[in-house]
Amino acid sequence: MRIDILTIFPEMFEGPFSHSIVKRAKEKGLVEIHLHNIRDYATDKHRRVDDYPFGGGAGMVMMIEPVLHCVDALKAQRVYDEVIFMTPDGELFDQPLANQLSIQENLILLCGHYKGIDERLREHVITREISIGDYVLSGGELAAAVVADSVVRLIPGVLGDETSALSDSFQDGLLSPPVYTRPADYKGWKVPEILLSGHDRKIAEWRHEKAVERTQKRRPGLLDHE
Ligand code: 6GU
Repeated sequence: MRIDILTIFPEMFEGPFSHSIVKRAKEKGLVEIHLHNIRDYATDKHRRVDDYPFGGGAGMVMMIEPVLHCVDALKAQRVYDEVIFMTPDGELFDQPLANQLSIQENLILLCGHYKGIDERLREHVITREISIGDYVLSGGELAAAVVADSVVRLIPGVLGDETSALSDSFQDGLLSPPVYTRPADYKGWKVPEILLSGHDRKIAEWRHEKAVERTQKRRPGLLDHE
């Protein structure tokens, strides 16, 4: 998979993509993540990327040309499955959407700033709009990092244990059951006996029971659909 991220703050991605699973996925050649500074595609000598909104009002609007020139330069090199705009008024990101994106070949993630981007980009260039939740971030960068992280870890071969993405919270529509490690008894805080029994089927049943119980208690809405 290849992910191209368009942003005016490429430095914001240095941390999230340089550690842990995403770092390993890049090293294994399972994903390429390319950052593009939209300002490099500005057409005027001040490298301007935003301008005042027609009709007045507060905040600046990202201009068509720098974004479009960057997208077009990328599209000239390969076919993109989606050109995604990160925006709080987009479709809510969830695990099924992460799964869907993880089987794509080439993705563009556009990070907005200021009051947003010129609506004509949304009409003519953007194929999908994603929000990571009902709160406002100062830009799309952190949201793009969240989406890239959740998608990359689903690419086959990225996780060492092939089953571990399948046992994630949400992957089966349930929250994950509690987990424990050594010591089995920490000053009287004991691990549930069943987990020490070696009885695989009973352990699997217990985990499923706990997952349902936890989902019922914390996120009953997850049990409603389907
Ligand atoms: Cl994708 N962008 C911004 N600016 N804020 C958000 C968001 C995206 N998703 C939730 N809040």
